Amino acid sequence: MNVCTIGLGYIGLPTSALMADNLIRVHGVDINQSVVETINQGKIHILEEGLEDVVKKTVESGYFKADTKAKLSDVYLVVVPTPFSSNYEPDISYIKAATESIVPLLKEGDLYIIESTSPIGTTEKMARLIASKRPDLLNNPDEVFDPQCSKMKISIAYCPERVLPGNVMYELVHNDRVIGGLDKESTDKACEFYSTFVKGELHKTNSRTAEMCKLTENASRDVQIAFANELSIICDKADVDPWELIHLANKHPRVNILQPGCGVGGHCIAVDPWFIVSDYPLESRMIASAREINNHKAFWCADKIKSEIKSFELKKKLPPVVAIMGLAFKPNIDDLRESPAKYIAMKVLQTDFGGEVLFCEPNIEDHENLKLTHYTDAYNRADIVAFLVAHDQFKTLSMNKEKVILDFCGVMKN
Ligand code: SAJ
Repeated sequence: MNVCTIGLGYIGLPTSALMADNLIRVHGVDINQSVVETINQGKIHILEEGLEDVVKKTVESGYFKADTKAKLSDVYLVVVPTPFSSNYEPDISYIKAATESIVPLLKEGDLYIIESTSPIGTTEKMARLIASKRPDLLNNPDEVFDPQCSKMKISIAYCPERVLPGNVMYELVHNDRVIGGLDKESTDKACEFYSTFVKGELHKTNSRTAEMCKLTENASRDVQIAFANELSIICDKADVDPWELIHLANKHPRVNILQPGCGVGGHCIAVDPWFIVSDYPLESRMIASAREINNHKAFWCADKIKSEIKSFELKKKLPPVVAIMGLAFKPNIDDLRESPAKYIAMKVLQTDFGGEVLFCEPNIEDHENLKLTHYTDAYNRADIVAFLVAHDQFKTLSMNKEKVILDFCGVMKN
């Protein structure tokens, strides 16, 4: 079997390497020439535990090759990004471009799968696109194509990934997967394909349900985190410790509240719920509110820091040194994209006061806009310490009652 993967990013690259490690011949495509060159040298352009070894091994064995152009294959896997515009509309142009690039190569019996996070109905849209450009792939080339009942000579399915960055190599193999074909034959064929390298259970459904399932998983987590974040703001007014409160409430056998933080970041949970909201704005009231609450939490944290700066100045008649602890979007990673901590850091940097702001991110060496300070130095020097991310390193610091500690992520509670 020959597989052509379109997109060699955070998911496409590990998936390609894993398939090649299972003796599937993989032709990986990326528009970025330097990514292609890096991979063909057996190296990687992203950070992911255990990935480089598998890439090196499969490139050397000849099972995995990267290229800027697609090639005739039996299975085509679309794993490209789906960004969203400033008004929160999902942009499926990369999926469309990837599909257009392989349309001329499709032949009877092929399997086309989308893995990219997609708005509901995207797989049907791409089926329409394929049918319009290649009517010869329709069982009945003269009919008006209807993705829900027309039969095609190829199989088309949607299968989202649900791996956690940092644990991708394990989760790609062991997580259950939801597989939704345009028709039963497509679902069965896609399941057969994934069974060659996935050990988790494969759950069959249709493409619309599979698309919505991915969005639902992340929207569900977002709503649950919003509940914790809203509680933490209420607790601040009510003078109740949110960490203790949640710990105690979770002793109830049917309650499981997540942890509040300085907001929700990353490229999935803070993004995917909008894919539901933008298509179903009137119906998605709770999903939209959760997004707003989680975004608001970052504003709230920035305001808290600013008001502590003011109080300090009033009380001590001199400007404070402020330490911003953590810039990543979640604990123990080096990924700063869509990070609420980075947003808060920028807001504090823009605050006009005479003091100094020290930025710490123990998981990166340097940052283009922010001068980094070692976290122990920053902690020792600061008058106000704002913990934004619960990195393990910060847990080694001992509580100092002389300082104003703003622990937005509960790092001092563990
Ligand atoms: N967070 C909290 N409180 C919590 C848990 C998380 O504030 O109790 C925050 C984190 O600090 C971070 C954000 O939420 O800012 C997201 O972190 P995360 O660890 O929950 O998730 P991601 O974005 O790294 O990965 C998610 C996962 N989805 C779910 O857990 C439902 C992963 O399985 C998906 O594959 C991934 O999104 C994706 O690619 O969609």
